[in-house]
Amino acid sequence: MSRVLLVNPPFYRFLGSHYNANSLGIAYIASHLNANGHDAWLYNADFVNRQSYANLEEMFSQYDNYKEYFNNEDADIWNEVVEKIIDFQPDWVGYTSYTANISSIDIISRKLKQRLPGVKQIIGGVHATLDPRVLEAVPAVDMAVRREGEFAMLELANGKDPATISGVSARSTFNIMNNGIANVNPEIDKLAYPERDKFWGLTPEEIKTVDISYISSIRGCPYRCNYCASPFHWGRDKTQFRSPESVLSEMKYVKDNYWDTNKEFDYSASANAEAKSSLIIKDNTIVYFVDDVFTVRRRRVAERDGGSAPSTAIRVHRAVPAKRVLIRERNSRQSDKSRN
Ligand code: B12
Ligand code: SF4
Repeated sequence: MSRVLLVNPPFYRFLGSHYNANSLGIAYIASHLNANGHDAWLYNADFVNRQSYANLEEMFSQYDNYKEYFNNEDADIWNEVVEKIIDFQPDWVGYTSYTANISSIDIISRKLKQRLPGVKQIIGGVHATLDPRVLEAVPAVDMAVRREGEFAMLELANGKDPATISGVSARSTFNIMNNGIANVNPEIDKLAYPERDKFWGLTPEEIKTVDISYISSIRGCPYRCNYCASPFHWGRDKTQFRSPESVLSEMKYVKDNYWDTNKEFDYSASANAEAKSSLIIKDNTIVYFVDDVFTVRRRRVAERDGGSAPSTAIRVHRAVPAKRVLIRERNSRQSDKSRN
C-alpha cells in the first residue's frame, strides 16, 4: 500500500481570495487508488477558512502581490504548504497542473525535494497533458502523466516500471523517457465516484465547509475552438457521456451523504464578477457540473433533470463560466407543488 497525497496548488490565495471546493481531477485519482488498496488523500493548498470571497476586480487589484510571491520563495505560504505535505509522510506526491499554477508547483516541488529527497513527485492535469516537455519546467518532479491519470497512477503506485506505462514521462539516468499520451478511458461509467472525504490538513469543522458538489458527467468536447485546451486535453473524436443513471446515482449519493440543510453558504465558483454574498444559497441543495459542454445533447440533459426532479429536487449549476445558468427545471417545481 502506498501513501499518496494529491495536491491542488495555491493560486487564488495569491490574489487575496481562496478556493474551497473539491478538485475533481485529483479526486478521481484518489478514489481510484483508494478503491484499489492504497491510502490517497487530497490536499487543497488553496483552501482558507473564510466565508467571503474576493470578486474579480478585487483579485485583479492584487496582481502585484501575486507576482511578489514568485519573487520570494521564502514567503510563508510556500513553507506552510511544504510542511503540510511533509506532515503527511507521503510515498508519492501528485500535483494537478494548469498553465496558471505551474510556477507554484515548481517552487513547492523544489522545496520538498530538499527536505524529502526520497519522495516520488508526479505531475498530471491539463498543463502536463498539453506540454510534452513539462518535466523540463519542473526539475524536482520525477514523473508526469498526460491525459486521464487514474490507470497510470495506479500502476505507478503498484510499483510498475514507468517505462512500461502508457502516458507516463519519467527521468532516466541521462534524459527524459516519454511514453506519450495515456489511452482514453473507454468506460467512464465504471470509475469510482471522486473522493469526497479524505481531505488532508483540515479540521473536522473545516471539512464540513468544503464544497463537494462538483460533478463531471462528460469527458471531451465535440468542438475545436482554437483557443481552448479541451480538444487536445481530452483527445476524443466525440464527447464521451456518462449514462443518465450513473450521473443521477452520483447526485443522489451526494444528496444522501453530504447535504447539510443548515448550511447557509454555497462555496462554489470562486471567481465571480459579482460579490459572493449575492450568491448565497440557503439550503445548499445544489450540484455543479464542470462539463465543458453541459447542454451539448439537450435530450440527455432533459432526461437527467427529469429523472432527478421528483425524488431529489436538485438544482443544477454549471461551474464555468462561473455564472448560474440552469436552475431547477420545470418538473421539479411541479413535483414540489404536488408535495405541498
Ligand atoms: C472546474 C474548472 C475550474 C474550477 C475548479 C478548478 C480546480 N482546481 O478544481 C475553477 C472555477 C476554480 C477554475 C479556475 C481556473 N481555470 Co478552470 N476549469 C475547470 C473545468 C471546467 C473542469 C475541471 C475538472 O474538474 N475536470 C474534470 C476532471 C476529472 O478532469 P481533470 O482535472 O483534467 O483531471 C484528469 C486528468 O487531467 C488527470 N489529472 C489531473 N490532475 C492530476 C494529477 C495527477 C498526479 C495525475 C497523475 C493525473 C491528474 O487525471 C484526471 C482524471 O482523469 C476545466 C475544463 C475541463 N473540462 O476539464 C477548466 C480548465 C481546467 N480551466 C482552465 C483555466 C484557464 C482556469 C483559470 C486559469 C481561469 C482564470 N483565468 O482564472 C483558473 C485557474 C485555477 C487554478 N487553481 O490554477 C483551462 C486550463 C487551460 C490550461 N492550459 O491550463 C481549462 C482546461 C478550460 C479550458 N477549456 O481552457 N477552473
Ligand atoms: S470546451 Fe467550449 S471553448 Fe472549448 S472547444 Fe469546446 S465549445 Fe469550444
